[in-house]
Amino acid sequence: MNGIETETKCETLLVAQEGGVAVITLNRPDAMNALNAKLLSELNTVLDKCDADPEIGCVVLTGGEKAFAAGADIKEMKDKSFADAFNTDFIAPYDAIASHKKPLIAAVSGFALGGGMELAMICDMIIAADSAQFGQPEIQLGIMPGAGGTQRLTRAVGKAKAMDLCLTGRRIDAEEAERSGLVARVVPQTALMEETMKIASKIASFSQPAVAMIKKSINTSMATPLPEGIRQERHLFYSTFATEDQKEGMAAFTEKRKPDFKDR
Ligand code: DAK
Repeated sequence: MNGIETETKCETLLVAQEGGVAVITLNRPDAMNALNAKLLSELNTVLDKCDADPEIGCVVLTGGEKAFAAGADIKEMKDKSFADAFNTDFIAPYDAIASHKKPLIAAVSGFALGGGMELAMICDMIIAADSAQFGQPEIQLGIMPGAGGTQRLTRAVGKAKAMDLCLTGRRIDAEEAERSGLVARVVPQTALMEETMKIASKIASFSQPAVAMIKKSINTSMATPLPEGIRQERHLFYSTFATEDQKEGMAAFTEKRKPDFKDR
């Protein structure tokens, strides 16, 4: 067993490591992986450990075959008052997930609904099995998306489709999700983890500072006007010339060999 596996025991998650990739599996199969407070807390703890572990270059977040996650845990939140929701700021764990440094890939099979879809959208990229179904069904419960659903979804698919999904609560399949720009790739159900692991391993093999800068720069584009995003990108780009990995990557190219990145 590798480091992240041996040191991590969770009630609601399974944690494994393959080479430089950590694999976190949501593990509440009896509740369609509904996201309760315990799960969100454990997820943040494991992501903190991944960020701190130099051996981990990429993290994969997945669920079960039937459900990635069917949303926030309705049974846990149904009796909450406005004061409970407001005073405890119960959206904070989702913000914390989004603040992590290592690239995070969602491998989605089955249902990704409500908070489950929002969790997938917090990830840096979604790889969907052809069985995946995405939806923001909160309207059917008399509420609205609360963990970025109206914001990240609109940025990913545009206003028309976001309105359609959030106002009707209808689900879209993997093919429509890819066509709409929500997911990066669709793969056969049986190949989901194999294909996702190939992508994650490739990312983990590159220079970690360069990977982190690209993640930061693309996420900046979601939060800033274009001139500010370009300014930040340029600053980060110049910074890559301060790394040994830039020298190694370019030397390897000219010497026609594979680069040996040291992550510094
Ligand atoms: N919460 C709790 N339990 C759930 C659940 C959920 N979201 N989804 C499914 N389950 C449970 C079911 O109650 C059932 O439990 P038992 O009855 O066996 O005890 C078990 O999982 C199996 O589910 P089903 O029997 O319903 O299975 P089916 O195959 O028939 O249907 C389904 C699968 C996914 C279509 C169906 O379970 C379903 O419609 N689930 C609810 C989907 C949904 O409405 N999701 C949105 C939830 S609202 C916030 C952040 C985020 C959010 C809110 C606030 N802040 C931090 C402020 C997000 C809100 C939401 O996500």
